[in-house]
Amino acid sequence: MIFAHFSDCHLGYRQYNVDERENDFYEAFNEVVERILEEHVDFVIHSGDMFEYSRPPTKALLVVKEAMRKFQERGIPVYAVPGNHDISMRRGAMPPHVLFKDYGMHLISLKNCYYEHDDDVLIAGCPYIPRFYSRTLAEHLQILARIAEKYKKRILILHQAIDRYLPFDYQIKVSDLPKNFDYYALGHVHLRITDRFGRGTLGYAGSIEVWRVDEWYDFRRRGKGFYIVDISGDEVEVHRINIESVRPHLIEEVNVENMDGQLEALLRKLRSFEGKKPVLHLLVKGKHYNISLIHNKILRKLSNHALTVRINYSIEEERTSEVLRSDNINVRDLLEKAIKSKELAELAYELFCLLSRDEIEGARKVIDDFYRRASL
Ligand SMILES: [Mn+2]
Repeated sequence: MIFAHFSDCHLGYRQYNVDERENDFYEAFNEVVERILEEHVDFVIHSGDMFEYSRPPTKALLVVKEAMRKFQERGIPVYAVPGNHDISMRRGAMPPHVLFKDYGMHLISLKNCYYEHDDDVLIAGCPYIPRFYSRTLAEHLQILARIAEKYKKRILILHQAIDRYLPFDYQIKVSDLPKNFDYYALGHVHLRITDRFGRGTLGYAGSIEVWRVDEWYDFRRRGKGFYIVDISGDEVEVHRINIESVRPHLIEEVNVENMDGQLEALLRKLRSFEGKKPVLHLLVKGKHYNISLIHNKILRKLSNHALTVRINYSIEEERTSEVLRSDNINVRDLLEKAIKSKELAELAYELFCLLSRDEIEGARKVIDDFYRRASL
């Protein structure tokens, strides 16, 4: 028995406010769907963020409807959980997925939290739950773990970041994840990750397009697309299938000194791309330069050869303050240099002394006195 797992499609996202970028996400989605249809799967799993917004553009809804029609024609059911982007936080609000119920989309909600694909296969899950409610999520997972015991093959679908893979912005700890599932179909983390977990395998299928530019590096290593998961044998097998329509990004740095040569080289690079024009991300570095002059120069030279040019400027300041360089900082001098008014600098120094000794009351009194004096 094999199935396809994909995730984080973010349909309707209009990155950089460019028509082509909205279309890129539809194109990637359609390519994923066509490739899945070639694989003769038994069912399809989507682990959340089908849409960028809980009220997506009509085009995004049509694209999903067309895909669902194709799956339904072949008798392929789709199991899906809503991701954080699909859900409006208003009470009683429904994710757009409900529109596709009649096209064979089985939506997983807190109330309707599992399906029997057949007598042996359980597909359970949970819609995205914010970190604030991680207790609720952990309890819900315990219930699902108990339900799972009756089935030979068990699949868990979640749209959550796990601390092990996203240590600074997770909603669930790996220790809260039940260990008795065969495949963990995960979404939310946009990178492609597969790992052994419990008695099975865990997989983040990743996003299908470069939703944020930092995903470019993972794309270069592992591609974007979907997984084909085979649960027939004792060992779960996960195959990464890559799509080709993903638009390239070019991430570069130039220095304002001898910029002409560097722009020339960039132009050659941009021209070497076949197919879709890349998005160019440029960091401009240098000492005191005129941003608008540089900006126009870059656009004149390169903008016809990129879909869009995103420029960040960094200007190196020459360090003038000697106070900052010395090891023992003289706070009084520093404040006098930073605050031009001698009177205010004095006030700031007084407050600094009091507050660094935790004397909040004293500081309040100083402030009150100062402004009483000022208003007189
Ligand atoms: Mn996402």
